[in-house]
Amino acid sequence: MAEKEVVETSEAQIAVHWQEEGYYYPSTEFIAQANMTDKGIYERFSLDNFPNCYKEYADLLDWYEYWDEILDTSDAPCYKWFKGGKINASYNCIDRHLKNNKNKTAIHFVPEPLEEGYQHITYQELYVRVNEFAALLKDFAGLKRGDRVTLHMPMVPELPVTMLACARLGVIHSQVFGGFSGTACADRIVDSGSNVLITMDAYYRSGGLIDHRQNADIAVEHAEKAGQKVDKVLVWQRYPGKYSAKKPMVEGRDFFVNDLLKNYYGARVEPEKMNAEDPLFLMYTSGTTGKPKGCQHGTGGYLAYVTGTSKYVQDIHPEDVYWCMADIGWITGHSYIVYGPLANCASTVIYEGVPTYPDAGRSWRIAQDLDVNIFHTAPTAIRALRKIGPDEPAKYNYHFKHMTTVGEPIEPEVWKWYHKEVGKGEAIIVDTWWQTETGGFLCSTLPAITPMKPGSAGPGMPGIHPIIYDDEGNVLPQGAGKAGNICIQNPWPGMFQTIWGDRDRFVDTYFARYCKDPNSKDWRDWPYLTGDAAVEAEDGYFRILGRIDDVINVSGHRLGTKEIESAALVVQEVAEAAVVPVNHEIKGKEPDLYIALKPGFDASDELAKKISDAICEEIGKIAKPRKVWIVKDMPKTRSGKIMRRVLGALSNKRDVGDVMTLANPEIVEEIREMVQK
Ligand code: 6R9
Repeated sequence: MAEKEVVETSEAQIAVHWQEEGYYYPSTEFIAQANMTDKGIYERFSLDNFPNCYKEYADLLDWYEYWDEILDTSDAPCYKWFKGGKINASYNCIDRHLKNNKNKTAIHFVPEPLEEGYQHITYQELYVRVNEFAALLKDFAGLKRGDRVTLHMPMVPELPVTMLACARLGVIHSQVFGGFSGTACADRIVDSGSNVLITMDAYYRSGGLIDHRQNADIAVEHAEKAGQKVDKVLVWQRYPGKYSAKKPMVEGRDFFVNDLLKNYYGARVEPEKMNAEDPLFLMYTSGTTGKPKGCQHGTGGYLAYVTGTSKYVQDIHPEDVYWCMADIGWITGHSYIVYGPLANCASTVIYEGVPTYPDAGRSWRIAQDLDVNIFHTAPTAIRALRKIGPDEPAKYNYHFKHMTTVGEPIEPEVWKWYHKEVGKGEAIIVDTWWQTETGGFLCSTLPAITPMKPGSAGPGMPGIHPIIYDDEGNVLPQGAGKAGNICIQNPWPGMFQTIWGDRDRFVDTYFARYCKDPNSKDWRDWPYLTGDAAVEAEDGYFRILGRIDDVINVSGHRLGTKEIESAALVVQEVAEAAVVPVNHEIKGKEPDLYIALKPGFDASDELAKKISDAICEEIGKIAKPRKVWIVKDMPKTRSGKIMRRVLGALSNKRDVGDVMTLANPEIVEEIREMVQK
């Protein structure tokens, strides 16, 4: 394999440059118990058998009415999967398990304060809570099929209860990551047209009880300024009756869920018989403009895909205890904490707080206490735990059979630590590459069938057929050793249906680049552009190198550079803002922010802080820049484009290359002195 790969796409940020590694194989014990051991699955899901192969996934679900057309492409690239089918996601995640498993734990909740102890919620208890809350949403909040509702909730069992209650009614939920600010929440309320906001008064993080309700006031105020009326704010209580948020509730608008629920004890709500293609939820994600995109996921296709991949890639059996450390506010949490595992009748763990507080042994203590045997996390958490507690896993008596990594490329060195120390050399690892848009995994090994290779996600999933194009649209063949734009040749049931309310943006962003015929109704003419750069090795394994567009992946959280830049521009003194990713040992990437001021203003530490604070307020603390560099001028092309590539090289102490063609080459040295001194 060639050593040097050059991503010749725009300002591609090559995240990693590592050598090909050897294979690791699963143990015979693992293979003996695995859900999927049939090597024929790749053949069954080959392009020749597409799309009928996906019947196998649909048949993992219970349908009110079976579908009659597997894939309707008449509105390509907006596809309808399992057309004619009627289904309910809440029913599939709860009701259908009651007959044989009602006393089985559905959710293990790990609160941050130790003295509160673990909570274990059975499938029967989940059924009761979801029904009661669904009755409240229907009767008190007046929500009905097709309405959108925004959730701004932390990691507590009330979050999946809320999601599943919405799904029961056919209400489209849009959960905003709890750590996002009130203003970020407002943008999503406006875009989705939600009249109801569901939140919580407080939650724990790193030893402190965070007052969360105040974000609702900010969210509603901003949303209403933008013309979106919010009639009701439903506030779950972290400590019913014991804790009250600092700001008073707004009369007639804000209601404590725990008080209202008393009127619905014992209530039952029939699940709505949804069309397979009705939307289940929206998940907003960062794009290349300041405006986040509402990825719309359908009911039947999405649920079939996450159920199938949870079964075959996560190897979830009903008797497993499965812990995915992600936040439910991200797609990983939706697909692989809530919908996929519950549809498979697993016991899924939800934990509050962070893995490193009160100490670096917390995760392994939880694993030991709950007898977790399937573990799922991101490279950023692995790097942090490796750094601050490399010897901790060995102190605890837990045994993982299976581990996942997701969200960023994982360095082979970190992979090997994960395998040896966390997995105690026993657990298999799947490196799952996918996106908010894709609903479920795109590339991964199948744990009992395809061997692992550190640093490579693996081949395309059965039924997912990746292809790498160069900028000119030529296909880079397997083993070419060159990086290009990784696309998927075919649709699949888990893929998003559109961007909420913006079909044109959906087509432009994800399909226009390599579309063979914009009028075509044939899926073969619409390769899906993932926005990542990748290399395909001779064995068909894909190494993902990072984003080719303007997205930065901070600790596995996806942030748009444009979003951060537009937040900075809110500050009156700021004329121009440019964000570039800087490599960080733990987080993967961090944003570095370059600022040019309007004439008449001077740089100062106070101003830099003001800009940084503005970003935290507009987006949230995760977007906080590593450093705000106030520069005299931005390096620019003659056409006036800011050269982010040059700034990125300076921030990462890389060679800036030839800058003589810039309009202002002298500024590069000036910035270098500032940044690299
Ligand atoms: C699931 C999720 C998507 C972007 C994606 C890619 C990066 C995700 C990865 C990975 C390398 C992996 N990414 N998984 N890169 N290896 N296993 O993370 O969704 O938040 O939408 O981010 O994350 O760049 O395009 P999302």
